Amino acid sequence: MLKVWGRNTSSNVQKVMWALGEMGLPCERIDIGGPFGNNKEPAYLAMNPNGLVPTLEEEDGWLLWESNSIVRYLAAKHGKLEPADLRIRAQAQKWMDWQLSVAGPAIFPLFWGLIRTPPEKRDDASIAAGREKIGEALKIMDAQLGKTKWLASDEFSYGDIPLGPIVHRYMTLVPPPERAGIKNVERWYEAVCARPGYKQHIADVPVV
Ligand SMILES: N[C@@H](CCC(=O)N[C@@H](CS)C(=O)NCC(=O)O)C(=O)O
Repeated sequence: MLKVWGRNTSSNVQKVMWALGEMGLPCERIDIGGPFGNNKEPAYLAMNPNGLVPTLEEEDGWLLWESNSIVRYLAAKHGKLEPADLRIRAQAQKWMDWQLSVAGPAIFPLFWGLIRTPPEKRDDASIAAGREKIGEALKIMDAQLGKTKWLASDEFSYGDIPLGPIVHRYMTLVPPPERAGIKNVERWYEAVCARPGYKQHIADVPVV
């Protein structure tokens, strides 16, 4: 059976688990990283020299790290979630890259400031700036979702997967009155919450 190394609270592990859920592929997930540790031990570093999660391990021991690459690999291998049209596929991959380069860094100060920092050490100015930054980034996603049902086209694809954990964190950390100009993202969030794989691996997992 496929193995996914990584704790279920990691946003990058969640992407892979959601993609596996969408494709109906069974896997064994092994807790590592965060409170479970062991990700800087030689045995894990031999699999993933970054000491980060997730790592995918196939039945014959073949390994792959980088969550978005894992999602693309599994999709291509199983012929699911990957748009057949080259231009739509490129749009899907663009949103995956955008999550890594823009949306991920944008939500980091808000998430880290509110969730991973003890209240007495919180920097309120940095948290407020972070809220503004991810709010602005989500307006870019919102503009696309005003034109197409899903990010790459009107069909769900792997282009939607990496934004899943980020939008869930935003919706959890920012109450509705403080959200502005993201009605289409809210519609998208409601739609992904109705998908069993998203519910199991992202929406129902505590943001910690
Ligand atoms: N670009 C990498 C980033 C991986 C990453 O930063 N993982 C975090 C969790 S989201 C991690 O391993 N942190 C250390 C830990 O969990 O102990 C990917 O997408 O797989």
